Amino acid sequence: MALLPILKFPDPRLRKKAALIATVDDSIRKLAADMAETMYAAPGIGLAATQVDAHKQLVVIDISEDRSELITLINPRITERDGEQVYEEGCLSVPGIYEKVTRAEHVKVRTLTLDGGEREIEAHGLLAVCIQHEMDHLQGKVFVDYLSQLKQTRIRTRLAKQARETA
Ligand code: QAP
Ligand code: CO
Repeated sequence: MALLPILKFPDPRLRKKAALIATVDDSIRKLAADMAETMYAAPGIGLAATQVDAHKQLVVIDISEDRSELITLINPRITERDGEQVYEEGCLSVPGIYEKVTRAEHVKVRTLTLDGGEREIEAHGLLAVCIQHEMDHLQGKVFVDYLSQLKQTRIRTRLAKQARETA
């Protein structure tokens, strides 16, 4: 297992669209394990392959308190969405920034599993938010994109300052 470096907003590589995974093989299982390790170490509740500069349709999520309920999404597709909720989101690629975003309250997601099978996941609340947030990354979208231009500019300024201070 290995910890992977996480791209930071506004890195242009966060804008790449992830490719479909043709076969769930050992290289995908290894990437998923490394992504899970990276997410747990951060610590975070979700990480998309895009964020570790691997442009494949792969996501890991664990919103459980005791970090025991790892969910892996491969080529995920939302088949149903209903309702609306506002949640204060963060992102490992946008450290220290938290802002309210409106998303569907309930989603159904069709996904491949690590053993190459198929399953459907039904999610409400935080899990539904997390799935939508991570699936956005696979399309090159970051939660900051939903905010006003003024907020986006302030976030860029704050992150540039953080980057200078850590350099
Ligand atoms: C996405 O985000 C998410 O700023 C996952 O300094 C967030 O794991 C979905 C994190 C909220 C739904 C609701 C962020 C860690 C982790 C930071 C994360 C930070 C350290 C974010
Ligand atoms: Co994110």
